[in-house]
Amino acid sequence: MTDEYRIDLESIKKKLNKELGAKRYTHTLGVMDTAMLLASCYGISIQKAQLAGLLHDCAKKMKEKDSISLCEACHVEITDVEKRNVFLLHAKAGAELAKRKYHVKDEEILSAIRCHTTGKPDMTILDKIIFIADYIEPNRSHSDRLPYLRKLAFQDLDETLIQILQDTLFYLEKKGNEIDPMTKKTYDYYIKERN
Ligand code: DGI
Ligand code: FE
Ligand code: FE
Repeated sequence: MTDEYRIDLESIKKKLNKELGAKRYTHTLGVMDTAMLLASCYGISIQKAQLAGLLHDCAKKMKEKDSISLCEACHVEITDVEKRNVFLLHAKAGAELAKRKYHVKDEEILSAIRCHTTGKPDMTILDKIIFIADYIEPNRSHSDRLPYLRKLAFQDLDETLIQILQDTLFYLEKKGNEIDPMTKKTYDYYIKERN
């Protein structure tokens, strides 16, 4: 983490505010704050959670063709589902942008950014915290179950992950949106872990 301490949070915030626009930037700060609270609750680095939360959506406003080119240039695999639903790529592209543009070297932070939309099996505590903070941060109002999930997040990370994935899969099915096999794989993995 020593390298990361040299990162100037204020200059990152300034860039993100400009690039993401007011609404997305406010969400970003909400994820950052929520991730810091969860990190202190679960005894992991608060600074890593702060930087991962701040940067998790850094590629959200990239043009589709630019996020594809960035992933290609960085030899990041683009799956068929991602080709059909390019917005999903903002997670992988975000990790590459965090590395190249924001000079983040810490692999744990990059991993949390990379898997923040679909999750993945065997996530680290930081991966889980960013995934969950993204869903429950105070500016979100997309689900009636948020008050329940916001409390659960500070009691049981894995159960919160399962509940969020369940809600997401239900929502995607209802909307008829294509489900990324990684979202289902993550859900199945944590259901199996629980039993
Ligand atoms: O970038 P954010 O909006 O803050 O949050 P996010 O990166 O978690 O993206 C949320 C969106 O991603 C939400 O509309 C649901 C969608 N999503 C998550 N998993 C899948 C998915 N969309 C599709 N098509 N397939 C998935 O498996
Ligand atoms: Fe996102
Ligand atoms: Fe987000």
